Amino acid sequence: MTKTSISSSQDAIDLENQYGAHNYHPLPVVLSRGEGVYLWDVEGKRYFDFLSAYSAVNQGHCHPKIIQALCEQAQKLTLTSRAFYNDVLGEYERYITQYFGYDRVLPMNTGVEGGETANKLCRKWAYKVKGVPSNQAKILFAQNNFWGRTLAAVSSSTDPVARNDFGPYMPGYEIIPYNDLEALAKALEDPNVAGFMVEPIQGEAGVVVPDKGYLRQAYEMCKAKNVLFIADEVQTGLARTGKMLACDYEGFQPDILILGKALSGGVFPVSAVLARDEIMLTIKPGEHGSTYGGNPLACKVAIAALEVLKEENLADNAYQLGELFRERMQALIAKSDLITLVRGKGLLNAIVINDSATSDTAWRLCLALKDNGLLAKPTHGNIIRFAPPLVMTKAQLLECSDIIEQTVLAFVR
Ligand code: IF1
Repeated sequence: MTKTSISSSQDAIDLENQYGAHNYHPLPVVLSRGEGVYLWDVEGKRYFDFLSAYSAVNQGHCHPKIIQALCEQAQKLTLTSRAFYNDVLGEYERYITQYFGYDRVLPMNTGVEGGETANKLCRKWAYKVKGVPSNQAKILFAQNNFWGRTLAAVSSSTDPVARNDFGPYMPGYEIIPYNDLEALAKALEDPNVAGFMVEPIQGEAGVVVPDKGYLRQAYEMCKAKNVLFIADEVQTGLARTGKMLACDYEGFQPDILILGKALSGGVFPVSAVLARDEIMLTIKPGEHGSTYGGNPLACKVAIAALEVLKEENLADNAYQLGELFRERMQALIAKSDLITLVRGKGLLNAIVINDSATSDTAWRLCLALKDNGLLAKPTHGNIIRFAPPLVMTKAQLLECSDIIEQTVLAFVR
């Protein structure tokens, strides 16, 4: 008789080891409940969540307003497919396009589907509007980018772990250094370049923040060459960096905007691609889509998730608490040789551990943080990302800073 419920953390871990693909190496904690900034494990221990499911839970776990929208719509109509209209999609399309100031939205599900959609729109626009010869369109990506796990995404990746042994790769992608306007200018000399797809802050690369002005100048250079600036704000968007969009810091509107993750507040996979008519209408009926894209349940959840961001001023909160957090981490750096720097914007931050990227120091520090009631996970090797839900209060942020400080100062290499 198989057990119908997990009675211990170890049970859950054993089951996953035996029956699941081994495509992740999770921290050894088994979560069973989430509320706001907190998570509880199977044994009832409470943790501060400092990962927010990679910035999908900006609004906090199980936000009541978003859950209510989910439950109400779930009792009515969850999926029609796009073979028919439904009474929610149009309302959502109007809401989100006016929210971000675009003509149109193409609704998808995961972040990487948003990236794929942006790539297809860019190529279609290249052939139908810019006049690039058929199958010659190129899209520029930055070194150390991350936009998901599809074959197109790994074709543009420079990370061997994400890319190796998944070839042959998608052609038409060119890699340039991040935060390097000279390299971008050179690449833009090629008339077949149709787009530059870039994260305003590189998340997976370790919360790499480009120089002030880089994004804006890159946008202007693309505009001058009739090349689309495609902002991948799947991780940086939706108030995470202290502004509604990370591009807002530089005061320009990307030609194509990709959103995901917190677009549903961690409740349901929802992504979206926004663009002006000239770009969006290059895709005709039947040329792109997905079974669940724009389903009524996702639309209601996304409307609620977007409303929460504004109603609770989460961008301002992220901005203020981010300043405070980096101050505390900077003070900790002065007291400990374990951390060499802190970087980030709003509540998307990371610390760099004073050890090689191949050491397990960052991993062991995350284990110690877990024991002290705070959950975080290293990104590349010696970098730990700290990204709590944006609903965190100042008192909670200070308490978490204390936990990090105490753990670091007590840490034995
Ligand atoms: C994993 C990373 C973060 C993203 C950006 C698109 C996507 C992501 C900027 C695709 C997804 C997730 C994927 C998840 C872990 C996580 C991650 F470590 F992988 F790189 F956040 F940094 N653009 N990032 O960050 O969105 O299809 O996943 O909905 O694959 O392990 P998705």
